Amino acid sequence: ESNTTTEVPLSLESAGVALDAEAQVSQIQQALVNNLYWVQGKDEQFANAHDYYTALAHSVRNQLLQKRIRTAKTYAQERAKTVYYMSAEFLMGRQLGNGLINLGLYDTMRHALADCGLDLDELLEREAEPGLGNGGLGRLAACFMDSLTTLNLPAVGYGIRYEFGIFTQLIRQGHQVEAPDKWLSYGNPWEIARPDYRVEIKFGGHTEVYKKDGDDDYQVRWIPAQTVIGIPHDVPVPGYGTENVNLLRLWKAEAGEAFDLDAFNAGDYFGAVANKMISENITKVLYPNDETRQGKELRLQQQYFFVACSLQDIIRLHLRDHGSLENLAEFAAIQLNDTHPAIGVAELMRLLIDEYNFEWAAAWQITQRTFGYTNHTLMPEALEKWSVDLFGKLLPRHLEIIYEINHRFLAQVKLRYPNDPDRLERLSLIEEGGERRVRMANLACVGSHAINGVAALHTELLKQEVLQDFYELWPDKFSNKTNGITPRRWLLQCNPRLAQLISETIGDSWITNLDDLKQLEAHLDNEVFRHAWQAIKQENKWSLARYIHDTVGIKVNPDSMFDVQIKRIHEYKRQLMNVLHVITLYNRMVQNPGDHVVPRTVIFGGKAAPGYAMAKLVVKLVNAVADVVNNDPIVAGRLKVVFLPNYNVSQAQRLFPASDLSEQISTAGMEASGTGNMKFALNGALTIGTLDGANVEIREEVGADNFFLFGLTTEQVAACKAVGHNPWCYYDTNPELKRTLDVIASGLFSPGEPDLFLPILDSLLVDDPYMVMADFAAYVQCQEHVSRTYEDRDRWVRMAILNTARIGKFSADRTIADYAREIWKVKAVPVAGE
Ligand code: B1H
Repeated sequence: ESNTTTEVPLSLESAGVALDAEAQVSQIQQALVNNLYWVQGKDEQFANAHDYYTALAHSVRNQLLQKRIRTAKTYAQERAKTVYYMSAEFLMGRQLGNGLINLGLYDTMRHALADCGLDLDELLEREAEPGLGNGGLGRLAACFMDSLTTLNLPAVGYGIRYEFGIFTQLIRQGHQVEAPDKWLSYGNPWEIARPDYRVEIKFGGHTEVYKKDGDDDYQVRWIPAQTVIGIPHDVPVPGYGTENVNLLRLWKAEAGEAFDLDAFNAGDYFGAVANKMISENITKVLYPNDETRQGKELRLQQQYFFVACSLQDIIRLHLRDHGSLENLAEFAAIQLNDTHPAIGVAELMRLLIDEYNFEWAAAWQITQRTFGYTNHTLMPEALEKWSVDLFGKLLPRHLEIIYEINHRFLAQVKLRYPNDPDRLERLSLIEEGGERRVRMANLACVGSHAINGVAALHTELLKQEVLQDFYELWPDKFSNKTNGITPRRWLLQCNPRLAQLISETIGDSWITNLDDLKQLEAHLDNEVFRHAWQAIKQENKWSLARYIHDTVGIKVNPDSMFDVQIKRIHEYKRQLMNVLHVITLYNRMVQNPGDHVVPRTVIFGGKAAPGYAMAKLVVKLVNAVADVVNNDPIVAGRLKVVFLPNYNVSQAQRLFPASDLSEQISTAGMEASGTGNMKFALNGALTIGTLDGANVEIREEVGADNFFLFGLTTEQVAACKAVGHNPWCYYDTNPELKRTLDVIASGLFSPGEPDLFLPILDSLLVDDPYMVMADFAAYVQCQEHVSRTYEDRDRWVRMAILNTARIGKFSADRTIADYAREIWKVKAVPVAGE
């Protein structure tokens, strides 16, 4: 980092003098050339596009750092209460374009670069995507960071600096193949390592009782078997139109200084270095199992590592500004993004009691008042439970503390429910019977003062099912905080043409006050406006069509309906039902080639967890169906199927603006919220969806007439399962469904491998746990309604405009304002301009 002193910050108002446009441009160009020279060690003659990207990134970074320094000073001066958002995942997306937009430099930069013969878009494409998350949960954390800063709320995001993010998905012969994501191989201009804020983290070993000097009481201390060092890497997080810059602080594991001096001294240099690798393994790679728990030791190590690092950091900062931990909860609100950081409850107790000599009761009060817990899933397989054996081996002191929390908690429950051993058993932090396990959701509930779900339906189901016992115990702890998305990345940045039309029509206040989109409704009857709207969608579709051709070589019809399902591949999300619909459309065209059809391009994107065989088989099925359909002249121009490999945030930014139809078709009661559903609607796509997650609220907002609803409700799904759902009866009574499954069984999509898709057919016909068979007829019928509506293009455009106009509720700014007011009790601390 020593070279940073020679970099030229990109300040537009140096010396407080407002520069005219020409001077601005020349200053930008000067900064770029300087950074190229002093950071990259190149001049214009040898620089490639990546060098220019890096030089530009450093220019922007420097400006962010100036603001960051002033922000940190202001927060400290004001003794501001701070939000600490703890998350194992932050799916931030590329930073450069976002930084330019948030700094208000985007257009100026484009012109300044064009002046030197450089194309901003091309440079933006050079940035490696930081894929430090699986899907919705990680992306939500990123949207929250954007909104926290835009609202001037003091916040730090704490997470893990994975050396390898979510794997790169390749498609080989139609199958998903995983390759490592080497996102750091060209360096990362957005982070600054802070070795001076390093912390030491203990693992393993045992505990012992001892007497502290000058103290009569016994204390417990933890004698670890191993220690690891955590090095914070700071990424500045800008907000829109504000001087505030918050921090994302990601931890990297390194071997301790004296990682194995004994081995060194014994001459075992190799052994000592090998040991170093074990420490560094902790932050090597993101677990790619969205919504499926993997009881692997390394995962628990990751969780404890980043949470313990973060708590030490929070305590250091708090003591610096406030002198004592007594008032921690008044100045710190720690939010647990699912149970992944829930070990923080036990760690804070350990720190307060063992290291800062608090009494149990006082420590417990501080802990409960400090933590909040957000649940993100009802799926039983995602609820984290760690075997007591593993837990005790890795975190012996924490297991003792958890037993003590449990002991005191259950004593309290017993007073309330004297004769209810079953309830005690369900509430216990320890699952008994079989292998004993620590229930992390229970730990999070007991250790927090606030528990929330992420959509209205989800919160209701939490209260009635997964967390029912906790709800009965503490109804006041529960609240709903419906998810949201940042309108900056998900409209202003990804869909500049639509953003501009909207701003020309109603002004640009919507960027920070998304409810203002409502004003678009007044322009619904303006034909010029509707035509402009439609023309923009068309342009976006053309540009996606080019991208599709460039990436997978498929030529799609840009006048066809772009029907898009992009999300992690999971059975409950029912990509399979979508493919079955495609096969059904294909069958119809083959059987009745002369029939009129509404042309469609059905686009899929999403990664399957590498160990999730059924999800990977669905990927293969989509690709296999695409192979057949796309090469059959009978359907030419009328039906295309595209599987876009390696769906990520950057690709999402191309897809949402070009979509006509948003597929949100999960089995009712299974998707906690969804956030892609919001991004589609914001960009004027219409939804076909079930009453699941946030779909329910989206439909409420945009109006039932502007939403294609189908399928069983949560209650109907439950009732259907209770009486015993028989998928065969749908097969026997629905000839189109029968033909569709028969075509798969015939081997048409698996030449030479007739049994390839048998597991899929088995799952559908044997127990159909996700009710694909039960919902299929309603889905197909609803899709027919979609097609008919699409034919009336003017009606469709009106519906699209209404979707955008009425989606304001789903701004992450609203979500964060709700958390800030109702859970965190934090206030805005705006930083003054220079
Ligand atoms: C969501 C996860 C998740 N819920 C475990 N749960 C993971 C669970 O690596 N793991 O072990 C990773 C992720 N992700 C999603 O959260 C929900 O499915 C979405 O419905 C929701 O919109 C999103 C944000 O709340």
